[in-house]
Amino acid sequence: MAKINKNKFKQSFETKMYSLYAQSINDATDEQLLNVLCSVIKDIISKKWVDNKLDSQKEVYYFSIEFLLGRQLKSNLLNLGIENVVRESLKELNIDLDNLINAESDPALGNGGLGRLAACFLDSMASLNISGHGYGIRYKHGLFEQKFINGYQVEVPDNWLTQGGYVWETVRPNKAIVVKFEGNVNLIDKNGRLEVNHTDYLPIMAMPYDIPIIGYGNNSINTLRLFKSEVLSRDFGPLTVNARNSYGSYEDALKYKYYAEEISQVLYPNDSNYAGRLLRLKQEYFFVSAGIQDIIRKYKKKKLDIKKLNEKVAIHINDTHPTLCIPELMRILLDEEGLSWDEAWDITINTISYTNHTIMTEAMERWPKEMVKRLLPRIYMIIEEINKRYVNELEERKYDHEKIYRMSIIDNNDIKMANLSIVGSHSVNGVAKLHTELLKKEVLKDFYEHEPEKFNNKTNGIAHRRWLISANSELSDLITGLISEDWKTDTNKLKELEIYRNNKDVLEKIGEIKYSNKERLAKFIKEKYDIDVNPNSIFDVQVKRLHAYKRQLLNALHILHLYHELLENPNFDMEPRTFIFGAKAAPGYYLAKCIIKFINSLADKINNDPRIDNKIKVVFIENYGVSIAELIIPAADVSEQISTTTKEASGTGNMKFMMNGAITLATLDGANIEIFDQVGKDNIVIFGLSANEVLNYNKFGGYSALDLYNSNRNIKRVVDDLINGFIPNMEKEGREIYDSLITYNDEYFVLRDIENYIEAQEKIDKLYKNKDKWNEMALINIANSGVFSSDRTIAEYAHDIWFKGCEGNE
Ligand code: 73E
Repeated sequence: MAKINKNKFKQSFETKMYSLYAQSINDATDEQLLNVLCSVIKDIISKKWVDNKLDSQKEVYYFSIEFLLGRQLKSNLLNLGIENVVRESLKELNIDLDNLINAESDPALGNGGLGRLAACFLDSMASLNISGHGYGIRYKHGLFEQKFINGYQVEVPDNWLTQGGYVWETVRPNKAIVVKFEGNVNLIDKNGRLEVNHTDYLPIMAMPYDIPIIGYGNNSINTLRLFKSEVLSRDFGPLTVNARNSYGSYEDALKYKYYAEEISQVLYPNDSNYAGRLLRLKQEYFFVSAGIQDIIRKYKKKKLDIKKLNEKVAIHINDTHPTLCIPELMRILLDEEGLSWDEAWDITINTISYTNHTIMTEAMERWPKEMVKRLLPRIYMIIEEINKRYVNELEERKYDHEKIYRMSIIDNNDIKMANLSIVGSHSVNGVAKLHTELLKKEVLKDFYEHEPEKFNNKTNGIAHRRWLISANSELSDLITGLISEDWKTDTNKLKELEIYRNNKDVLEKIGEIKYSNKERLAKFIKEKYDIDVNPNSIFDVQVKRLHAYKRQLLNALHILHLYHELLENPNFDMEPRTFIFGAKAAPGYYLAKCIIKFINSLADKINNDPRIDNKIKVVFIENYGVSIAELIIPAADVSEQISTTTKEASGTGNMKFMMNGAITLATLDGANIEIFDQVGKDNIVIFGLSANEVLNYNKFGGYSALDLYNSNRNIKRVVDDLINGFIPNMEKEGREIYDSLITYNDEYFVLRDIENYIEAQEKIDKLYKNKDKWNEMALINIANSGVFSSDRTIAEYAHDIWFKGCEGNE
């Protein structure tokens, strides 16, 4: 823990204010105060940040095209153990720490679960004393800001860097790296050794911006290095001998500048969807090449033997977006280090490991051969060679042609990135037990049968420090008061809470804390949307990206059903409910946008209908992201995890809700199954088709949405409402949704699961009526959530993948 006292801190704060802004504290804006505070904290950690490089330890590098960090100030103060000193010192200077915490911009450099997972992993690696660093892209614009206008999603560019850069970053021009695009590659035979001559390429500079990642209470500080793309500065003169020499004219210079800067301009806003655009491929190679070159440079500086790279370096690729790590590492080992193919290949495989995050075909990356060949000529050659050798190996095994074609890395048109990732790594993991089983038995069956030893499961986890200790400090303090502080570094200890399951005082306290979190959220909703929500109602929450497979539509249709029940029978017995949504749709995803409009129109109608006596409220919170999640999740009673079974690889929101004492309402999909296993059937509500049922329907057909619609009154009623004007202002959108269900036969089984879902919701209603029982369920959920800390996940990655075979790792 950092050692500071109040006087010293106040003094540093004042001095820093003068040196940065030449003014007194009293005249400063919140942004300036924040800047000063972060700068003082950076001074406190700076020495350790530099000193921390351990030569004896293996270094882990986590490559991800997204890091959804969230605000850092509170979490850094917590991890350094200085929140109280800082809060009190600032108070003496008449500054409210919470104002500064909220003034920080929220770096939204990710779409959803995949990017947030990367951020949780950084937190856990630092906290577990693993020397583990992130490599990614410093997007000028992160995920768009969402606004609703007349219920429609409108996207506004995210501008997180407007305050003159990011408060936590340090730019390191002396560590900039050149990445080469396009050009021509010639192989020249020099006395039997092939020399690679890459000419006429476009050199792009990757400028590193480092963000410190602070471990919890352990003095360990890792680095997230994000690259910004720039034109080559003059300092790099000698490196440009072979570079394209055609930007002599003013126009060409401008073109070059545009080409360079465009690469790190904006995050692609698609979640679980593959766009296949050239710029995306540029982004992928850009950060991969910069990162791999950086690693090799550091490694060589230590004068270590390149042939032993995999003993000191582990490279992990977060899905296939960084898969070019494989041919890029090969390129450096072959062309720059002069190793033989077999030597280089052996090192590459043993260095790289790969996580698959989805089985949905629309998210699987495939890059057109011609595009890769033109943009990355040398990388293409290497991928071709990897493929050639791999296909030979498969032919030697006498596999049939179809199987070989399925497994090949390059087919008639495309490079299949998942295949390349599996072939070029020593470990392939899924992100929850069911997901990994589906990979082995269905999607990647051929590869599993070929090399079963590569495959393993690593169920996702979440940073409990952010999602419980920091976001729900009241609950965290209650837990500490009951079972001591040890759970903060060993979340398995949360299990000790179970002895309080019949303790009325403790259960009541849990209920009170939930209530006060709900009041806090209700206040926010009132201020922001002028909607009155009752903290005594059930807060039923679905927050995640908007995607058909996540089935926000199922939730909305159930609300519509309830509404009808209430209109038909005003005495209909139900606990008052507040349905809360938060979700961004990818800008080009029309159906998802229609569903947003539908929910907003439904909310308008229901919230303003006096006939139902405030029994239902529907709130769609704009611009869902990490910061707002920290307010919403601690206030939830019900956690909606209702994806079509088999489609959600894991989910991580489900874990955050559970840890905060919400009751999960779920299909047996992804990590929901493991939540079920932890809490038992009495502390979770399950509904819907099983994985096998969904798989069988998909394979053999057999479900007709139209038949179901015609034969079921409840279903017909809500589906008809999409197109009969019952809900105003959504004619076009209602028709689109209707067609997806009826005309296109309900790909995600919304109607097939709805009866079952309605029953599950009735069960929730009954359970909530008994408050003691409900609070006991909450306690059981909290007590059994320890296994979902990303500390557990990272310990498993370290033990089974990154440090496997290393000394002291039994
Ligand atoms: O189930 C989630 C999973 O919890 C999965 O959909 C998500 O990854 C989470 C973390 O493991 C995910 N995101 C993407 N693929 N899977 C993805 C694909 C392309 C672009 C952006 C994100």
